[in-house]
Amino acid sequence: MEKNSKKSALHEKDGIPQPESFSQSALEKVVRSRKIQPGSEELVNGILAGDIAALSRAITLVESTNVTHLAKANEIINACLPHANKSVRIGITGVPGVGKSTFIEAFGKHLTSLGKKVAVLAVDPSSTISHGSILGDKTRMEELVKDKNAYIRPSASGETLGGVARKTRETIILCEAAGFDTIVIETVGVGQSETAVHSMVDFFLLLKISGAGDELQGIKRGIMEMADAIVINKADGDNINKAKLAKTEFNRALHLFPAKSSGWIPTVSTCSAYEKTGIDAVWQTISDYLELVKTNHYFEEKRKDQNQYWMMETINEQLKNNFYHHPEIIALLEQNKKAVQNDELSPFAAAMILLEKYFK
Ligand SMILES: Nc1nc2c(ncn2[C@@H]2O[C@H](COP(=O)(O)OP(=O)(O)OP(=O)(O)O)[C@@H](O)[C@H]2O)c(=O)[nH]1
Ligand SMILES: [Mg+2]
Repeated sequence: MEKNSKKSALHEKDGIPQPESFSQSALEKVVRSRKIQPGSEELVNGILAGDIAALSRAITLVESTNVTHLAKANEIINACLPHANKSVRIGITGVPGVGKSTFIEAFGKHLTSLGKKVAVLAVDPSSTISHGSILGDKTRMEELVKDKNAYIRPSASGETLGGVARKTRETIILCEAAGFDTIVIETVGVGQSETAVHSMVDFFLLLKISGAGDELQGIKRGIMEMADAIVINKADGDNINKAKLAKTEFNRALHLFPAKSSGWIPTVSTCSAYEKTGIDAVWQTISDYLELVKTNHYFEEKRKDQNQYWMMETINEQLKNNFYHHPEIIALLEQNKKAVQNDELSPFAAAMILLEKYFK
């Protein structure tokens, strides 16, 4: 090639040597630093200093399925734990289209205007492919995305709700250590995710819209029971009266539920995330709630209970995972399933055979 090109009619004489346009050693340094992942200590220091890049990297480790990443993530979480817990955790749920994203945008902006630092997370186990609705939502949260006092993280993906919930729980700790004092966790009010979110927040808000007089249809009793506040969104335009009517109905319905152990009486209000009305009242309600539960110590009690709950959940999750991924169990499980189907084994006996095999 070298020879040929010299023979080529296009060959030009070598001129004076050109100085290098960049330093080779500087380039090597950049390449090297890209390969070296920051260590846990570096990430922890970054997080505690409020460095968003370090926070995002640590969250990525928490979400990873790689065993070394998880070990590193655990180190980071343990180091962050003493700096966490100093926040308010708010869960927001509602059916698709109710206006959760629009509401969180308006609510988040209101909070940052009060000098708060807001982190928005999501529990959305259904969105393993789309990587969480929040990601697509970033357009709907345009203002909040640009706000330097807000951090929006798309939901972790995962096979199981338990897995996604664990990641979110740990992400809360990291965000708190990074100085975020208000954590908003969004979830779609279908399936089991709202129960998981309820057990990781201090305040649970149910977002609703008014319907044609049949407000109470289609609401799972469980969600109503969990709610500390019901907020009827889209109370604007010719919808205002319907929203007011819905408010009366929900208020009446809430009286039918047993009193909450927090001593809090759930509230019902209306808002328009669009026109940004009624948003400040929601924060006022949450502030009132916090004042009550901090005075009667329900706040700490609930957090302690939640920690216990998540410890047990993690054990259950790990045991199940380990059991169902055990190679011998996988084979025997199939075999016993067939045996049960063909009435050759009772379900109980089949289960006991599997468990004995596993624990031996
Ligand atoms: N009129 C009116 N429309 C609203 C209001 N809030 C949201 N919307 C509209 O309702 C639609 C759904 O809003 P989103 O914020 O995406 O709802 P979401 O609950 O996040 O929906 P999913 O992410 O699909 O679960 C959008 O077209 C919004 O513009 C409101 O206060 N008033
Ligand atoms: Mg949304």
